[in-house]
Amino acid sequence: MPIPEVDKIWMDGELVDWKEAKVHILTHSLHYGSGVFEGIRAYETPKGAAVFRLTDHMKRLFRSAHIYHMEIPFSLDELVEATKVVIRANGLKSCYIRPIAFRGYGEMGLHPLGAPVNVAIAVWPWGAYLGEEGIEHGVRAKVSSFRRNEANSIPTAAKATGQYLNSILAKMEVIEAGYDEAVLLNMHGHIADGAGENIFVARHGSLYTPPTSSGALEGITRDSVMIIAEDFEIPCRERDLVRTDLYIADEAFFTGTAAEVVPIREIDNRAIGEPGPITKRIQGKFFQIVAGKDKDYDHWLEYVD
Ligand code: PY5
Repeated sequence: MPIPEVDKIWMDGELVDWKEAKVHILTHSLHYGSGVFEGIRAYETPKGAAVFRLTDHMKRLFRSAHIYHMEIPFSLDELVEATKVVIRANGLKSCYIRPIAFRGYGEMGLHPLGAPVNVAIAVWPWGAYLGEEGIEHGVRAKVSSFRRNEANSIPTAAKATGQYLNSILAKMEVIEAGYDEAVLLNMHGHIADGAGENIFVARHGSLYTPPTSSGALEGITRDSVMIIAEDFEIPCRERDLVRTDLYIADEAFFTGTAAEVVPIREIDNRAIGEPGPITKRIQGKFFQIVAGKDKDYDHWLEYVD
């Protein structure tokens, strides 16, 4: 899908024209995937555009950088402010936000510390990542034959650009086979996550999600759903899951910034069914919160103005 272009992108402290936001061909991270990034969303609320858990996302960016010995040449506060600046500059009411810190031009060896670290924040309007139909009626998922990166090989605790090769292989495989999204197992055969989402299973009134040690990213939406579940007094536990836990699930759903909360209606050609009561309750609450319609969760919204 083409990216809807807007006016400005924030790059290394300045707003530059969308078309001028370029890098050199010998950018280290273009060759070796040595960048770290975030995916964040801003939503339209009665008080204007609000970024969902902006500071938490930026903190994760710094954690990802820390894992890779990457010194981001801006503070947390500066990147939080820059995000608001670039949303304002483009006059967007809601958007997807893509901060990236990457090793730039200046070193072509594998020891990367000689390369500068560049930082950019791009924003653009982005609709439902897995489709409106998916949000309403659920998506068809398939377990990929590609296993999730082992957490001690390419750390899944980081959100690094290079590790997404793993997701891309899984995604291409299942899309070509006619499904909407991939589920990845780790090297031990336990479910890790979706190609770009965390995963939850509901059974007998309880929710289960794979632990981060399985190779799942510490998702901000995952964390939000766990907190919402607690408020609803729906038991929610981190537990190792195998693929048949999906086959016999009462309900299942993906969570992620791009995807939001998306029911899974079918897995490996086995019906789970239309979105069930737990999924609908959590999904409904999530969309209320991000739209600024739930006072109890207002602290998750960081207003642009
Ligand atoms: N797991 C993986 C592998 C992810 O890529 C993502 C986010 C998540 C889980 C969910 O994390 P969070 O809830 O913090 O967003 N994926 C990115 C996103 O912006 C990129 C998707 C194309 O949603």
